[in-house]
Amino acid sequence: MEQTFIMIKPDGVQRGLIGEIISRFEKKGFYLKGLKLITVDRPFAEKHYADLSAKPFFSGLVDYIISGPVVAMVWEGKNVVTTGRKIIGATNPAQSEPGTIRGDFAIDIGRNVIHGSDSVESATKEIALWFPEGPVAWQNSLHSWIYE
Ligand code: RTP
Repeated sequence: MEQTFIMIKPDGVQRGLIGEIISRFEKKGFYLKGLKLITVDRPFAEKHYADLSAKPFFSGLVDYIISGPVVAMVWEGKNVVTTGRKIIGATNPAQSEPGTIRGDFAIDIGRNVIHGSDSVESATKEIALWFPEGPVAWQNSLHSWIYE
């Protein structure tokens, strides 16, 4: 089944939003298949955001991501990449709808609380980068109550 990489950024951790964010993904019915609290160094953050290296905000973005621990997660479920992005909301919180994570908890694009893979291809790359040991293999016992 499809998997995505979700990261609670340092501002989300510092503001005590870990439980709230995990709860939203859990209550939707997605399965948590990887979870770690980790502080990454500059080369690692630059690798994660390599596609944005030419952007003017790149160095500020890297400074932000390495400024404290982040929560790295793998979530699994049908259409989890696209639905995960909807749960997160638009990149700029000024445009994120209320009811989304960024719409409810963020104001500034440079402090937007959470990251989610933007495609299945990015998810595969990001999961390999953050979880070289691989996700955890387990089967949720409620599976048939969530899927037809
Ligand atoms: P993310 O990767 O964090 O889920 O965000 P995204 O796909 O929605 O947005 P992307 O364009 O990939 O940008 C990655 C992160 O860079 C920061 N950003 N700052 N100052 C700016 O104009 C600006 N634009 C983007 C945001 O933290 C964004 O989430």
